[in-house]
Amino acid sequence: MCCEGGNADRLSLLFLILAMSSRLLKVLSVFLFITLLSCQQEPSPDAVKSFESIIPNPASAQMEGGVFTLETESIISVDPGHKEAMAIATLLAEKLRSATGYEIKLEEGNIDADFVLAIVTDPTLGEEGYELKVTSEQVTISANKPAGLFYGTQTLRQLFSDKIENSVFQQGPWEVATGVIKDLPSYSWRGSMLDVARHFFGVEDVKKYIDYISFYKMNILHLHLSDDQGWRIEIKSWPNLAKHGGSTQVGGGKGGYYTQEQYRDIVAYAAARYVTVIPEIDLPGHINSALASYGELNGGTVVPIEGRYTDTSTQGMLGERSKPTELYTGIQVGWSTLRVEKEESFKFVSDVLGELAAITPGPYLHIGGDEAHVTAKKDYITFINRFKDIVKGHNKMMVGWEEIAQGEIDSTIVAQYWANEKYARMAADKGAKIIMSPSKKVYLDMKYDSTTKLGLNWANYIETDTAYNWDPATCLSDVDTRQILGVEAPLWSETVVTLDDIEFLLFPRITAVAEIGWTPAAGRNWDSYKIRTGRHGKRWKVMGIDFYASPRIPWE
Ligand code: TNX
Repeated sequence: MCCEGGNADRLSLLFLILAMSSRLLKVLSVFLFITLLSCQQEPSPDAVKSFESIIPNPASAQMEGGVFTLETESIISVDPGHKEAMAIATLLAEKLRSATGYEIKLEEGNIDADFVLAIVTDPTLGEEGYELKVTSEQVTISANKPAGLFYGTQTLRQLFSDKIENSVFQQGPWEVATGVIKDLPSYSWRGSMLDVARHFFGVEDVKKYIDYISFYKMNILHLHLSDDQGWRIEIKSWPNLAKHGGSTQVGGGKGGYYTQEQYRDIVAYAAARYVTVIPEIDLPGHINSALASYGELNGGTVVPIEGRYTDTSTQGMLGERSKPTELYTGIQVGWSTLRVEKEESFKFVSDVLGELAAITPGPYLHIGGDEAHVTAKKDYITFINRFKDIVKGHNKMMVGWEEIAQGEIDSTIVAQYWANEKYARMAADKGAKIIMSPSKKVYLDMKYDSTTKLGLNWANYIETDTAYNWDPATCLSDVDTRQILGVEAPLWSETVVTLDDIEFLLFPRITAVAEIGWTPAAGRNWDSYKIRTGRHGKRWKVMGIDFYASPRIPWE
């Protein structure tokens, strides 16, 4: 039996009953009181809704009808001496403190604390899974690895009312519905790419991006660090790349670049949120910002620009021998290339990837490889094969867009499917691992529909249901599902200038991709997703996110 009302109500009821004289009534009253005490308080409708609106949809979630209430002296405890768990607890405490104004203490080894984060051994939870148990007394998050603890805390955030996202004080109460959630991801690669080359985004914007994706349990941030329009990472042995190559952007703005120190800061911020940074230097095409910075990379032969890539603004930009090209601020693709016959090209690539490897703790380097339309096919193959050796030489694994399938690739290589099924299947046939980024489904730079202002539309119009309704396991036929690492949603930035623009194109599609990467197909359902998303809209407003109010979502 359950009932509403606090302890004060129960006590007054008891006094009333005791005031009555009959013995029988007294016996009855004691029985009634015991029953009342064993009753739990019911969760508020808000807490129930939160429990039912988690994104990505958890593998299993059972609500139990009671309520846990956060108090000003609530304590979060972790295993003694566990630094990573303490760092996660610290992030959780910071999140809970701002809106509640509560103190929230951190302790070690206090098994009676209000929140306990515990590393356990539970083979059913895998590397990233967690169990979140909420009783009226205590919240326990257990996981095999810290990543799981972190994801448990992100789910817990969602269980509180959206007011918890406030950075200024809000009135409580701060309730969570009781229950048990047992959850783990279906794919290990749940990523998003941010193009910081076409338009540059500073460290604070990138940190926001990491906040957004990690809140929805995505674990990969692919940074597109170079393109025709801009070079965005300091390379100490080739300083002009960032200094000159980073000095502009699409439309002619002032551009910018990350110093290696700033890049390390981004990487560390991401790592604390269990996000691995994958840096991309786009090669051998999309390379004008380097060709404009170092004349010695230019000269030699190139095949002419043709087809849809013909554009007068790029003509005469193919690079005279040993002369730097002009910086470029347009949005054409596929017209620049490194020269295979110049050994400088490979010294350049090795120096750049070497410096990048040294400041990238993650196991991967992305070498681009897309749209090299003015690189002769045989040269392209030579490039990919040599890049593979260079990346290996720097003790990293190579990732590249699907076109790299033309090179001698194997099971140590990761190919990113974006448009051409033939290349993606060729990569899979050669044993490579595959990341699914189908441009018709998850290109976040595509417009939602013909009326939305931002974005391009060459691949598709991508409304929220289009971004949601597809399956990485079946989007490429004849590929062994064991080779599929997961999903990644790229945000190219030709039309994206501000953080508001980023938010508009990300939400509500990024959460669709997050759910596709995390939740097994059986747990994915558009009708459920759209209702849960409709509720997250309120949370996004509190978070200051300028999302697209898609007409396909029933916003609350
Ligand atoms: C294609 S997808 C590109 C990018 C553009 C994007 C615009 C891919 C590997 N290359 O260079 O920015 O289209 O949507």
